[in-house]
Amino acid sequence: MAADIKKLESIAANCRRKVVRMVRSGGSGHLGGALSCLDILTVLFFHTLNHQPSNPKYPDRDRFILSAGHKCMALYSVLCQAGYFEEERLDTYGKLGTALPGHPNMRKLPGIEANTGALGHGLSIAAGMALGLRLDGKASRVFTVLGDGELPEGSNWEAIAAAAHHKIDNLIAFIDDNGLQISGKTTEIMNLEPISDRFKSFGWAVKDIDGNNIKEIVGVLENLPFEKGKPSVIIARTVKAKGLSFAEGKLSYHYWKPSKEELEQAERELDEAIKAKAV
Ligand SMILES: Cc1ncc(C[n+]2csc(CCOP(=O)(O)OP(=O)(O)O)c2C)c(N)n1
Ligand SMILES: [Mg+2]
Repeated sequence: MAADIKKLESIAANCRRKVVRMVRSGGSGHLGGALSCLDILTVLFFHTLNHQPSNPKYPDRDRFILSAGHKCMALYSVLCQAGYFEEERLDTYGKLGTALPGHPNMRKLPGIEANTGALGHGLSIAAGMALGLRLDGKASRVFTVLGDGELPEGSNWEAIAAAAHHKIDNLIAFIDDNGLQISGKTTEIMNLEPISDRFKSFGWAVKDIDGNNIKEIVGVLENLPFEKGKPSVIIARTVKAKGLSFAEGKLSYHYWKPSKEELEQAERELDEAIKAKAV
């Protein structure tokens, strides 16, 4: 499918604004990781995935699992933008009884395929789902996004080994490599560099991209799997809190509890970005 890059950039700008709308509702949220992976989720939901927002359980759909569940505002924003639920629901984010809690819940919101938030489980779930779909004779693929700070969880490495062993080539993982986790630089807390070589040595096919460049994300997803018989992983170099000038690349915006002034500044800035990216 030919991609309209400008259109996708415009959608991403609208989705970033929705993230801040949710922060206004809940009073706080995991801003940094939501904004770093948002361009990836935009391309997946508006270009790559075979899915039907009006029929979320469509059996032949591709699946998406947000392993790093704390980035859920990114997922809620693209699901909303795609029509899985109405915009007003964004204003319930973080409130008692909401379908949009601080980590995604598949029993509450259409489009969520798995409950995540305890880091280190999404890849195992995605690999099992992909294998199951293959055994059922389906052409569906399973996509997942992990954080770079999530990667040291030991369960990931069991899944990485098993996915290669079972040749699960309908599994595609992104590492949202923003270089930071909750309390510092990922390389200082648990250095797994070079991540690409580790995946290769386990038997995965690997590509490296700029994960905030829509054109590059589209390009890397054009031909899947990267190699027949191997799971695919994309090491996506991203910027934490991408799109908000005062927050980009700063650890203190991992979890954001904005002042009134800062929230208004963010809203103004993202409203401007929507206008600048309009097509
Ligand atoms: C098992 C587990 N341990 C700890 C946490 C707390 N936690 C939430 S976010 C986070 C950092 C994750 O870093 P990364 O995956 O790089 O995400 P990002 O930088 O995008 O926020 C941690 C440790 C958790 N959610 N689950
Ligand atoms: Mg990170």
